[in-house]
Amino acid sequence: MFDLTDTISAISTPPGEGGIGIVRVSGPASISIAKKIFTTPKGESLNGVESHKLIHGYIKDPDTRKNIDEVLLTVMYSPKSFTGEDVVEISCHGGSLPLNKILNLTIKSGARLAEPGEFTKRAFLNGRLNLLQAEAVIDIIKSKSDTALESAMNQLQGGLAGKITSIKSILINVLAEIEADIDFPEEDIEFTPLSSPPLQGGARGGITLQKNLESVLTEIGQLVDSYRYGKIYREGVSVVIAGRPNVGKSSLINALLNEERSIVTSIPGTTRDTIEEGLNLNGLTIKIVDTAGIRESEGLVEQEGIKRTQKAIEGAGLIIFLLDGSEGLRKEDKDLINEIKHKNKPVIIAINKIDVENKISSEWADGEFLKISALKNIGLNELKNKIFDIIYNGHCKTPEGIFITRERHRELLSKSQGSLNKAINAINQNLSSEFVAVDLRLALDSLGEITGETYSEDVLDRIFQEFCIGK
Ligand SMILES: Nc1nc2c(ncn2[C@@H]2O[C@H](COP(=O)(O)OP(=O)(O)OP(=O)(O)O)[C@@H](O)[C@H]2O)c(=O)[nH]1
Ligand SMILES: [Mg+2]
Repeated sequence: MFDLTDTISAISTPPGEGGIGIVRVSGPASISIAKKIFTTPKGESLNGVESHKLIHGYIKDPDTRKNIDEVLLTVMYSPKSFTGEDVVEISCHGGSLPLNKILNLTIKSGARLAEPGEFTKRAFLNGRLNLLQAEAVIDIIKSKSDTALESAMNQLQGGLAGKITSIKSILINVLAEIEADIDFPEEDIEFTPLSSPPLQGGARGGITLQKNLESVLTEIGQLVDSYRYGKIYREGVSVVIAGRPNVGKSSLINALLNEERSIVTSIPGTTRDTIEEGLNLNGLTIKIVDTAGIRESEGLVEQEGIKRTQKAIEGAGLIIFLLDGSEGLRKEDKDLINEIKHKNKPVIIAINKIDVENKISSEWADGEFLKISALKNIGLNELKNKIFDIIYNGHCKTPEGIFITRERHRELLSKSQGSLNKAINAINQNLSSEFVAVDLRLALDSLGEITGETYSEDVLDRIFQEFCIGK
């Protein structure tokens, strides 16, 4: 379904001027194309040239015989290249004219323009990368924070794929036992309902099979849960300060940033738009967001501001809910916090203005909260540490520290969870082994789709359309 017989070419460096620009060519005709457009000062041939070695020379237009640019060219032979195909990389001067002229020459000589992500897609189709690694490549390119980069690197190095493979190998063993039972029913496997006591010797494997399935189910469940944090890692964490007007949200963002970024006044309803700033917390980059205070409002501008607050809360990885200790707890505070708790996101409740007074009793809020003063800089280190702890030591990684980062992974894991639950039910209901086997195969298929052992064209299109041209 994919044509890997043609040769693709693209500019792999970003547009604009730079010291170096790279044109990359991949496919069976790469080297013959290079031969047509490249010469060394002494006119040596590219025949039998060493792989992965820089060769100095010129790109020339075969029609006009004019040199276009002075370049370094590298040949990387199949299969030891990024795509697994013969690849030629031409490092030229990084201006759009030399780059485009060289690109056009490769195309005139037999290549076609690569689609976005097509090099990486070929790497996947040629078995150089699994699908998780291909996704990690795009995540590395797009990463905006240390944590995003770290998590993408971990995925590229096979952290998640290894975990999926180990889960799969347990399932494959279980399936093999069950299929043996289908093929040789006289060696009956006894499935025992989960609640019954362990078998005393005799019957082979029934309990172990169930135990294995149960433990796999737990591990998959942990991976599914890890998405909450994985998403935050990949996309960067947005920490949103919310609360009713005048509680000190803007004062808090200013104190955290150590600058007068957001306007502070004693008039409720001062902040009208969300304000976002990057904040470095012990090496962890977060996006901290000040919002318009939420209240019933007649004012159009304020209503629009409150809409934006709601949107920021939707996108938040963590919410700091701020109260005004000097005023005490109001009904609006309670309504707001109830609303926010429904979002099912981590929330830190902080009581501000404790330099004046704290009228909010500690029995309230069924949980701990911090006492701070944005104005007098009290308790802000504790607040920062708390933010860091929640995000960095995210409660939702697997015990090995692995987590999933994409909705695609979560969907497929949930699907395999569903199939496994069916398999366990079939065992509990003493249904025939065939039923169990069908569900196990479905669970394995879903897991296989995560790493790309099985895939559809749609899924690949969706993944690779996120890429830039030249990667
Ligand atoms: N005493 C005291 N006053 C504070 C503290 N934090 C903020 N304030 C004051 O509370 C008032 C409101 O502060 P803002 O930071 O503008 O409050 P806000 O929550 O952003 O308000 P809106 O933008 O209207 O939603 C200002 O007069 C601040 O100086 C604090 O810790 N202690
Ligand atoms: Mg404000």
